[in-house]
Amino acid sequence: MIEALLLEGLIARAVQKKLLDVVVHDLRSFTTDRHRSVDDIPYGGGPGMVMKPEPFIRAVQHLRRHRGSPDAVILTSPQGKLLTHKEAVRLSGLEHVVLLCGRYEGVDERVYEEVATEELSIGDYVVTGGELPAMVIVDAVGRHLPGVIGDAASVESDSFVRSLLDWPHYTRPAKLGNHEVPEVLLSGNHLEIQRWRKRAALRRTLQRRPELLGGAQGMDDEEREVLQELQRNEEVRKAGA
Ligand code: 4FV
Repeated sequence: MIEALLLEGLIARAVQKKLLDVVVHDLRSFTTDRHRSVDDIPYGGGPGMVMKPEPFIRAVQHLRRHRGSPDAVILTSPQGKLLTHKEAVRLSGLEHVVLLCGRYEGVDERVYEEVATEELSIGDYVVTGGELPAMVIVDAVGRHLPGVIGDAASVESDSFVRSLLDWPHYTRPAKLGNHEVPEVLLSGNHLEIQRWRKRAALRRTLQRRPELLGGAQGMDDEEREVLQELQRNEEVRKAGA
């Protein structure tokens, strides 16, 4: 699964350009029984199987011996801290990160106690395995590495950089059915365009993710005024609704 996800796209190209290195290890290589078991029945009963601790612990010890002590050993699980833009930027500052991927009902708790330095979740829902969460982390972190995204400005103007949602994007054609691209974007007036984009990002964030506004850093006076005006309109709209 992981190697398939590394065949296409910017992260795959970054690996080819040696901007980052992704090595996948098979947990079965760290088993000792002839069935190469990585899972077993849950103590206390209940449905499904649990991932055994020893293969994970041996794998991390192996990595420590062969690739040096990692800066972080992250267990991907729904019990983890939520992956956010801030977390992705923090992880992109580390040299060597190990991601542990579970399957089945989950991973024996002693993996977390023995070798994991943190637990990360990609969201409050359950997926069938830790591989996709691991690749979400590789992608979200990888794009912050120098040279991975062609135009760094694109990363700087990302959603969530300032804890705001992104402004609407448009490209040709200028008119599609009765949907026209906002006039200001065709004006070439960059100051007006920037003002329109800030306003659109604030309105969207206020309407869709108001909880993000609490964390909005570095709002300039104009943005604060626009936000107060939008909040007033929003209250009027709600009052009228
Ligand atoms: C998950 C998440 C997640 C739990 C049981 C894999 C599954 C299965 N990981 N963010 N959400 N993991 O649902 O990170 O083993």
